[in-house]
Amino acid sequence: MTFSALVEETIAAVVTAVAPGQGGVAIVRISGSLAEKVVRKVVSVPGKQVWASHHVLYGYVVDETSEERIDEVLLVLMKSPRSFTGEDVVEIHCHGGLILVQRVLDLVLAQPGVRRALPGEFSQRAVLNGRIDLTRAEAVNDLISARSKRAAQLAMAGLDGGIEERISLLRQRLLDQLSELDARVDFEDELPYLNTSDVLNELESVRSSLLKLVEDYRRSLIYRNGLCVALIGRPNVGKSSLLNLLSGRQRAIVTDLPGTTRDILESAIILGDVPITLIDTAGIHATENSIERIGIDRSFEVLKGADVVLLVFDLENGWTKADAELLNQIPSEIPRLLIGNKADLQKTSMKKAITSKDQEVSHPDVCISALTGEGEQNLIKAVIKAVDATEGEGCVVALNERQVDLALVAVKALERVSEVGEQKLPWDFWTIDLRHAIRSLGEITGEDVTEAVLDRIFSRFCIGK
Ligand SMILES: Nc1nc2c(ncn2[C@@H]2O[C@H](COP(=O)(O)OP(=O)(O)OP(=O)(O)O)[C@@H](O)[C@H]2O)c(=O)[nH]1
Ligand SMILES: [Mg+2]
Repeated sequence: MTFSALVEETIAAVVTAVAPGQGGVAIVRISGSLAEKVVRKVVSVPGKQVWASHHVLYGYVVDETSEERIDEVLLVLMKSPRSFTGEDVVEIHCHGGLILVQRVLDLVLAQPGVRRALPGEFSQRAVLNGRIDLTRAEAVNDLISARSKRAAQLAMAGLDGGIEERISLLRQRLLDQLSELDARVDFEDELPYLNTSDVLNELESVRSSLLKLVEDYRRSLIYRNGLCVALIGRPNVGKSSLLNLLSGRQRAIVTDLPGTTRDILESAIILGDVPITLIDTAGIHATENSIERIGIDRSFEVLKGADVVLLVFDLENGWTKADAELLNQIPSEIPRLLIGNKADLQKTSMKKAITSKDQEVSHPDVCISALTGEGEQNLIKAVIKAVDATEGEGCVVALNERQVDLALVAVKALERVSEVGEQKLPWDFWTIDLRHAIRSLGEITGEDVTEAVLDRIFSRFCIGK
């Protein structure tokens, strides 16, 4: 289907999250030239309310055939071009939940000339109609899926135009250089002398700005994707109790019997702005029990995939040889913290932890009591420090993966221009790679992008975005 065929159609979808029994309000959005006509058919608006743009109307969704009143709703009409998509948009604010909003949407979709919106289609239309650039549309998506406050702040910076402005500026600087070079290709003799080192310095400066953005992206990943933190230790040291403490709820079963946890248990939490998947595992020790054995094998799998390992040991018993053996099994590249638990039971905890009966020596990084909560803040600080999460604090904007890939293509192309420059090749050799770099930056903002690429980007969005 061609793009022009697509925009002629009016589209509709539920734009709020849909969950059974949840959400006081749900919104059906209709966008396209038929939006108002369709809604007038589906919603009965009593009294003398005016269908004016950017006003709220009140009415009932009525099933034409049965004359059944389906819901009591509010309508917001936004006439083109002052809407999210730039087209005529009407939003029907229905009551929440699952069934009702689907019935309203079905009635809308039953009207001639309307079809269900494709994933990301509202955003795609917003970009195609020039309401927002591509980086802002992607930022909306990032904002919605942000898992931490910091990730949301970074996405908001993108929505404010932080990425578009930076990339457009760099692209413009490259365009300025390109026009100088292009002019020399045709009219070298008629133009003033062009200092190649000035050109190369300018290209190098753009290249290093791009690399800085790539670096910031890497540092911001932790806030967006989060971390996988595994609780590992011998049976009964209090791993499940720690998971419960940090999750703020009784997620895992805790008993005084060693070998309580048999399976892997995950809990999604936020620690110091970082989204964390905390994983409780089966206590590791030698056992004949086949079920426990499977659990322990799984503990080792989790251990290998973790971003941080919290090796928990029991301060009451002190650091033992078995704890030391376990410590040795943690792959050296994974950051680990030694967590001495049950601090409440052991008043001389530090001393005893340092020298245990097995004469193994180790210092706990954090002493904690999963029972009383003592030491919890220290544990959080230590985890954040272990993964260098604080280094992402200085990021002002953060590109996404697609944008970073393109920035790196531009970086490589600029490196090739430098090589060509150093070899003192003719101007037209310079311009090939420079154009390539400019095109890549244009693809970030959407200024230089094909329909097929846009389709691919937006198909990764959800329906209703
Ligand atoms: N006094 C005290 N008891 C604790 C503390 N943490 C855990 N316990 C107790 O220690 C016992 C074992 O706790 P769990 O959390 O089930 O230990 P676990 O490491 O998950 O054990 P497995 O699942 O068997 O590997 C329970 O009786 C807990 O109540 C603590 O900080 N202080
Ligand atoms: Mg357990």
